[in-house]
Amino acid sequence: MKTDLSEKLFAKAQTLFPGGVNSPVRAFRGVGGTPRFIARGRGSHLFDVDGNDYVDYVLSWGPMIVGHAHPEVMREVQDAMKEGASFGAPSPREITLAELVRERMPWIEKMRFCSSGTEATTAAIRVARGFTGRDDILKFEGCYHGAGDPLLVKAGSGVETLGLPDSPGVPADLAKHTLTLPYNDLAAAERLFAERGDTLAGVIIEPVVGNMGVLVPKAGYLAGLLALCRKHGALFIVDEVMTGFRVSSGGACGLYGIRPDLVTFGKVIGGGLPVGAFGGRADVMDRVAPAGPIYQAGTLSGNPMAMAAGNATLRLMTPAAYEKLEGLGAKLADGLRARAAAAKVPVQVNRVGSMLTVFFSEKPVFDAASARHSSTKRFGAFFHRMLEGGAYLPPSQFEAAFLSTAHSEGDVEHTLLAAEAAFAEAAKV
Ligand code: HOZ
Repeated sequence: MKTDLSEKLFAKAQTLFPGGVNSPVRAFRGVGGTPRFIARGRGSHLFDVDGNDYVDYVLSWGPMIVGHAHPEVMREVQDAMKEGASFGAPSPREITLAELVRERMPWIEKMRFCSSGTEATTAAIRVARGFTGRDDILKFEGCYHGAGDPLLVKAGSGVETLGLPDSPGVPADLAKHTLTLPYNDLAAAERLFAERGDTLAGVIIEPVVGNMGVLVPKAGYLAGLLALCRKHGALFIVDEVMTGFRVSSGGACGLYGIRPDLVTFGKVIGGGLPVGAFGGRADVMDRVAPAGPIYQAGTLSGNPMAMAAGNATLRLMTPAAYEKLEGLGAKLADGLRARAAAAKVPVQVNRVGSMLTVFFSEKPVFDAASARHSSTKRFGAFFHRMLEGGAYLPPSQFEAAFLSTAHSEGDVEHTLLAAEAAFAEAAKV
């Protein structure tokens, strides 16, 4: 596989950006080798600068749920762009997108658009603290909620991939207010709430974890946490940056029947343009400025082009689209399990809808500790052979792979063919 141009660009990039990238995981440090510089994306495929063609399972880490350069998304963004890129004033597309959100998730009574998932989670924490008058928050090991200070404690994604300690630069006085527990352990949460539930402003969780690889919530776990929050007056914040409008039209809350206090969004809601949002109970959101005193603001919030991409993407996500994603996800997961078994490589394929991870482990993976038990060496060998075979997976054991409605049965079959050789390669490690 030719990679000369990517290598040349990566050498140049290292003189310009820390580690040669503008976000850590894409540097390939979790798997070694040179990151591919992408020239363009079309539908389910990515084409790199050396002309290699891949079936894309990163999809910009989730947002491209209808595939790359979808004609309707492109048209709507171009229409918006012709009218002006940004006004710093209210514009009608904000209303259309907010109505689409509320139609699918009635528990989002009021919302605020911002420009990234990190902005959304940072604001949600501030709102929970401002609303309750309490300082402590609870998060779960391996859950990643963006790169905001209070949430960079025992985080997944790049923090886990690079094996970093909790980030330098986050003041200890701030980090001490972030309590952590293992994911999927309701008894541990019950104990913590019994001790100090009345000091908690909120609990924030990835309902289906994507940032430690995919971890699936045990039956009753999310509802149990919600009940604890209700009992102790803490807000339950569901971080749907990855799962929102992906695992179902109502996101993970819709799928598991949870009615939280606050929800955070990013990725799919912006259709590939930089968008985030947070929203939920009207009495909580009415504490946000200028309705209330809790401050949050952004020059590009509700940006017309981003709203256009979000509107077009959500409109394309019909019930038939979710059915297609479920079918493709099941075919891919079953196919991967069968190929791994044939190569005698023990794996756990965790999947919810169109999000999945192949963990190189013989034991069930359901929290950060069990995810860490996986062989990252085997994952690296598998990843590189998949890349050579034309399947672009996330370059880390601790990330989720995604499918789009642009993926075809043929794409999945091509990927499973590559997986036969890739599992054989992993077996050698
Ligand atoms: N943190 C995102 C993945 N969970 C994005 C990583 C990247 O773009 O490098």
